[in-house]
Amino acid sequence: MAKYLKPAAFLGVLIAGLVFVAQSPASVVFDPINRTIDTWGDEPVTDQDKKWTLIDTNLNPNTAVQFFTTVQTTQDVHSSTLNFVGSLPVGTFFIDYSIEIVGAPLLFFKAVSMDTTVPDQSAPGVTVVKLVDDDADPVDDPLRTLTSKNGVPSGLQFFPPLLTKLWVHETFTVPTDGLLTNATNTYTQAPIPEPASVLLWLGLGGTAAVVCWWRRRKR
Ligand SMILES: [Ca+2]
Repeated sequence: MAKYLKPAAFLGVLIAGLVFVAQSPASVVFDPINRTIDTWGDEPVTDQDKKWTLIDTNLNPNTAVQFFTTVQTTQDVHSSTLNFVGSLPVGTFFIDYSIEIVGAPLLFFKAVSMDTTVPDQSAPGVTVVKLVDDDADPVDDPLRTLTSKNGVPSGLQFFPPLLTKLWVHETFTVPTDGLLTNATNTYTQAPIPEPASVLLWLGLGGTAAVVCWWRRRKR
């Protein structure tokens, strides 16, 4: 029996360990924070390590807003839910806000998704479009665009690394006889570098070093 693990075996054990850690189901769900558009506008909301700042909107000031956080082992899931009391009236509405990671220096945004609630009896054409950017003008050249139509979720979109603040512009379009009762934004964050990324970088770095050495040797 070998007294020590060969490098390949060691790497295997390391990867197995990391996969095990990544799959640990431990999570903590925090109490939601409830506001209205009006009270959110008065003061930014800090929910765990997220600061949500309302910039501008034409939504009814009484529209309910809820913030909540679920922290998993290696990935925090932070959501804001816009609860429209009853349903939004017919028309087009917008909201501008920023979301920032505060007090957590080694965490960065990883991905964003959006979902909406459109009751069955709604007329078709209820559309929510979300523009997300890394500068204060999300309408101009946004980093990511998500669309939820007739209540179908937008799907998940990933961010480039190292972002700690995002600016968001959302538009809600409610046609005649359309019903939109709820919109949920979900942001996940992750430490960079993640264990899997480190392994990838080590692998790429190692390959690059070998290639350099081989080229030099051939000269
Ligand atoms: Ca922009």
